[in-house]
Amino acid sequence: MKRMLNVGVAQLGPIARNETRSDVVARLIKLLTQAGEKGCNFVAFPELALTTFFPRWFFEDGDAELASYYEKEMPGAETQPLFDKAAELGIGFYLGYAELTTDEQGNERRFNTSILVDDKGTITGKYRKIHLPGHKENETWRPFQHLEKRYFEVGDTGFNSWDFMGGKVGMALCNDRRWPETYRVMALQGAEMIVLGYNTPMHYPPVPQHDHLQGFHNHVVMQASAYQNGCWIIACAKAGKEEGCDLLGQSCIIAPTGEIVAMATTVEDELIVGECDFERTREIKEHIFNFDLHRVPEEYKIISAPKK
Ligand code: CDV
Repeated sequence: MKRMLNVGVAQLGPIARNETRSDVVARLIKLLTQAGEKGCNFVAFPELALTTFFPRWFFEDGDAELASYYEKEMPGAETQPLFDKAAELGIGFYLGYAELTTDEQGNERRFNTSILVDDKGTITGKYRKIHLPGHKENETWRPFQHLEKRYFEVGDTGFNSWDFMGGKVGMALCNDRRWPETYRVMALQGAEMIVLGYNTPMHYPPVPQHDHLQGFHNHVVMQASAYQNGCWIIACAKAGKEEGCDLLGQSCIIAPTGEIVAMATTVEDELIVGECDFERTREIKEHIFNFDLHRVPEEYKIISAPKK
């Protein structure tokens, strides 16, 4: 039997600050339905796909609007219809959202999270973002904030690779995609596909001279990483002008050769599709990047040494 996923990448255009969860979920379901019509059995949605990208604003701790952006359960009342529709269509999915949970000591914990849901509607894997970009305090010189370090903790799940719908699938979130270790740790666990969502502003306030390189940097890191790890990379953006902030689109499907096989052409809600054959990872994994034959980990120790 062929081991493959017919993948839909459901890029989202902007989500307004006052858009309700139910309205956003209706948009996700519309894209999911289109994916079903195109024969997809897996759909990727973006990072923080259920709300506007709220880390662009400073909120004091305890602010009611800030609290409204987190999911306390998954699925919850507003997200259950997405799970129901996906299971009805037999489509698995990846979804990014802000997670609020309470630990065993009763402390509230906040994470930037993604899940893999299989074609029966069961949550198979959960990932909590590790590489949190931005800053913790209100930096008023910026045209907009990037307060992920304030609103989320560094994820505690590690990078994993799950047996999922016939292949080995890993997850990452946005800034993780710029770090080579992200992919390699999953590939060492056998990952054949890595799914990630992102919200990437076109303007990077600390280094504005790189604004024209946002699209290039997006692709260069993912194409190189697909090739160096022999993995499919499924990358889904939140795109377009969201509350005055331009977000990069370019959602794409990248083959294990590093080639982009499908890419979004708008910065709106848009579905792109691709047939991802897990066996194609072998072209790379058994040859040029055969880890057993050619890796020399004794020489890489400094990479995993603790920071000074
Ligand atoms: N959401 C993100 O992680 N965004 C970062 C920006 C801030 C650089 C990114 O890597 O795209």
